[in-house]
Amino acid sequence: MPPYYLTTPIYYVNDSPHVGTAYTTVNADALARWHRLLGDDVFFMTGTDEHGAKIVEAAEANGTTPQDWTDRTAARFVEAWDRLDIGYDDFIRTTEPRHYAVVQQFLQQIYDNGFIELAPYTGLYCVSCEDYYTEEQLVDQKCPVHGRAVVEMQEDNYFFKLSAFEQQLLDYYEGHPDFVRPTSKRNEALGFIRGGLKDVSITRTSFSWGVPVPWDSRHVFYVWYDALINYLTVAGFGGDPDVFASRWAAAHHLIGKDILKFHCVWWPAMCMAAGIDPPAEIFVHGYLLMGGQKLGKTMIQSGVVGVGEEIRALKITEVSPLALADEFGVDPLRYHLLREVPLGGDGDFSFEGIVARFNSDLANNLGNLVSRVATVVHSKCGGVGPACDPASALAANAADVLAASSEAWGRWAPHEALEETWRLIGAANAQLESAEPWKMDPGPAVDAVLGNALEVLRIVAILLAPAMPSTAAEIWRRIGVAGDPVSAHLPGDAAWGGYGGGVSVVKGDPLFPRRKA
Ligand code: ME8
Repeated sequence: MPPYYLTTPIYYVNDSPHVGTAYTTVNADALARWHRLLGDDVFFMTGTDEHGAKIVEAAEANGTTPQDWTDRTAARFVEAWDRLDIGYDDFIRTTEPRHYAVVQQFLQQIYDNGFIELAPYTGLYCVSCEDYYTEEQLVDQKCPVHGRAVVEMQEDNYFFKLSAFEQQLLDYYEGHPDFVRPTSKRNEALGFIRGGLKDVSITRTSFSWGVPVPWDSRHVFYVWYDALINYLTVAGFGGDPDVFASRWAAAHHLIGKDILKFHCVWWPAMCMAAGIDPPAEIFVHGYLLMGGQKLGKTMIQSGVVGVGEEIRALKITEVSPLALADEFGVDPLRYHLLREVPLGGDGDFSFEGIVARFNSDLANNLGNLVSRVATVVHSKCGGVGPACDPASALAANAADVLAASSEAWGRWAPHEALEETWRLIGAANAQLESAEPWKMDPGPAVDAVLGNALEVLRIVAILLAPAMPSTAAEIWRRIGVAGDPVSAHLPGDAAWGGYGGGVSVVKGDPLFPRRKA
């Protein structure tokens, strides 16, 4: 079982989960589930980033302490991810003692290796970004990302000697062509490195909400310098060396493009400075947009907005993913997040878009196939599913789709993997339409047509399981297959011929009742 260690960014707890953070988390969860189907030894983590000025600010604005605020908000992330069926193996909070220990050990190692030094620093700081800007980078004197005023900060800080790693980073990129994907994002990172690297201020004395610097207790680490290290904490850095080595060598980070510089430039340099290998791979996805603007929590108005007409009127930027899950169902929301916007590019997210895809892909194609097959099995076969035909023409379609979706998942393209799966659903619907078993007399010909459609559903449920785990389990239940497709093994279990028949098929309510546009 090859190890596969997959991470999401750890999210700031200055606000609640939103559709943007759900996008990354659902995509990572689906990928983790796919690797579990392949039999990999998957370890999938997410968590919350709880230090820094931004959190102190949010706590103050809410009339409470940073600790109380982070406890409350981290719980909202746990609740949201549980509701969205995110099957993480570990949820890290950066305020946990296990993380403090690793941050201190790791940065002490970099300090001892001579890559951290004390120097005065003055700069223009955006609290929302937790980052400094130069005069030239500002837009109308304001932060280019958040449009908020920057403040001049003056501190005696410890600096990480990032500039010492320019050549080493370029060499590393050269030797590891797949280190950062897709290529457009790799080129962006390379451009950044080639543009010249400045040393980075990594400690603060202006507030104390952070991990204390072990060699100088007046300072706490700058939030990004503690946050990135979470990936090591969860991998077991400082613990059993064998466990850490095997997990870390298989580390894959999924991130949004807003944090490319931190992950693709700072992070590998920090690893090099501490004397460990950079992670195996960083996949950088784009933004979900609303009307051309990045969708995010800074656009969310106070409180969680209701459902239905309110969602439509207020637009999705103001809506929590939980309200969308209430409105459409968890699996349809997951499906949309995986299917609509290809990972790597930017794309629009809208209420109308969800409704359109729900009706076309889920109600008309998948839902229709499930209910049609069950209805005809009841009218022609007494409710007992017949076995499939091992020589069916659909067997080749199923094998093609399995190969193509495996290939697509392998290159972080869930939208294509699902598109392929829908090709198989389409082929089964087309076969039913041309054979019209509902017009045939009961007998071997009807049995073969229905048995083949049931076998397609059995295989489709496995291929769907990473994206829509509850729907996949429900399909197996309805067609009388024992067990849960989530624990199937690929490729064997998806090979044509598994549906042996002789089992009761359940005629249930429509899985996805059509929605008004
Ligand atoms: O940056 N479209 O946390 P964060 C797509 N704590 N993805 C989006 C998105 C959008 N509109 N909005 C947010 C932080 N995301 C740091 C990370 S990691 C060591 C520390 C996703 O709460 C995307 O993955 O601001 C992005 O990178 C992340 O949320 C930022 O989350």
